[in-house]
Amino acid sequence: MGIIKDRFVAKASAANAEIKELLKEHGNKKIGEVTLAQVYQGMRGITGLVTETSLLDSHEGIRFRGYSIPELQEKLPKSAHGTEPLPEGLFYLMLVGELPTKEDVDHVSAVLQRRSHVPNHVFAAIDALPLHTHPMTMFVTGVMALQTESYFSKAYSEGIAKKDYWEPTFDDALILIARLPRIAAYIYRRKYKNNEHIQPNGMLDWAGNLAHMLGYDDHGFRELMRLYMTIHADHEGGNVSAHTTHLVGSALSDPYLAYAAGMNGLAGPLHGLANQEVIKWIFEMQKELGTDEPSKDQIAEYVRKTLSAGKVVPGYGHAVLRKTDPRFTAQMEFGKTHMPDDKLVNTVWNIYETVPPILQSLGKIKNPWPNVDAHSGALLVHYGMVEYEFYTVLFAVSRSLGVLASLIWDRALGFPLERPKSVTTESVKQWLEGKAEIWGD
Ligand code: CMX
Repeated sequence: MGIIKDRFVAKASAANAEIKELLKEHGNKKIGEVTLAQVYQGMRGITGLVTETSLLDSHEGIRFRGYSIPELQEKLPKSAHGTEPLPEGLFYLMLVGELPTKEDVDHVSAVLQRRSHVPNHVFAAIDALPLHTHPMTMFVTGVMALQTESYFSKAYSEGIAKKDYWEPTFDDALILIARLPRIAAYIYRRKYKNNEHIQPNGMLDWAGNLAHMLGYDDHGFRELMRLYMTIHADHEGGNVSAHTTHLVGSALSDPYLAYAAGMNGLAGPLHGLANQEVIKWIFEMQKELGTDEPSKDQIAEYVRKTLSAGKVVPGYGHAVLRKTDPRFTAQMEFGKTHMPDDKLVNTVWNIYETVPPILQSLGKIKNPWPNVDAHSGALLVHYGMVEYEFYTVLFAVSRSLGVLASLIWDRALGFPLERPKSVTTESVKQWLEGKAEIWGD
């Protein structure tokens, strides 16, 4: 791990000094105002976190250390015969803050390969769950079982100094990232493929090996995994999975505990689970209409039916974005290159043309455009992965890259325990009546 660690330390100590200066000079500057509505409505738009790895613009979409997804697709190193970026390169970029060379990426791949061995008790913990258990529950159980390996937790119990917290966090994060593909593939093969497992291939990159262990050795599927693992990795700090990982990590819970907590949040249908909901919804639509090529009129009718039943249209809308998610567009481009005639993929594109005006006409939805989850499932189904309950596990493996890079930064920058103030409606009423001016802690 030497090279990445050394480069990270150099960047982190420079950032520490810069932030100290920044706060000395501007620490009392107001960064915004908070309305009562924001306090009641999910804290939308309140700036209250620092996440160094990526930044979300509501119209442009995500930028990782300043680079958009198309820029990453162009600039990040690829595998020998591939055209999609290697996610190890994105991890390096988020961690070190600079674009990696191919040599740097190969180094990260090798570091992850060497640390990818999963101890047997992790598989035993997963095996203890009944087969009907949701894959995300199995996944988080596997991560929690792996917590026995935490260097941070051991170092803390032995009295490590605060300035050194980042180092065992760094080690834990890399080891955890290295092992997640094996855990994910084990769950998939156990639940859906007769418990027949596939050994890792030490010659493959992180995402290529995941594809291989899942049982998909098609070149297209490997490329899809590289793209998928890159675009799902991070979405700045306020989303549920990133924020939860950061929040739990702020209590100095080790990276296993913090990441598992974050992934429990990803497993919610308004967040990462939406990727399974989208395909489930399309399959139900196909069944009800009796066709796998529904017309735009039929789709519109089904969307209206979904809305009138008081349900959301999965894969559409976003808490921050106000345009089509560039992660959706990247997947659409992949579809146009690799499977332009696929019926399901074409249905996803027809839904894209149909849904936004209907949502817009409701007058209450801030963003009628598709998010990342609207497209991903159709690409997986194309290669034969129809088991949609598994999809959020793939999202979770990818998300480890962003939230764990951020957690390393949290420790290196010495970020404190997160503890915002909450109020009661009674106290709000008293404040409105002028009876209470300031809420104490
Ligand atoms: N279908 C129907 N109604 C929707 C909707 C959708 N896709 N998106 C938003 N709305 C509704 C909200 O439920 C809300 O209704 P009420 O006022 O009756 O409660 C209203 O429109 C306003 O919501 P908003 O401010 O536009 O959106 P929020 O920031 O509250 O919520 C999100 C954002 C993503 C939870 C919401 O758009 C949604 O539920 N989408 C469907 C689920 C989904 O795709 N989630 C994945 C997001 C990406 C990810 O994290 O992976």
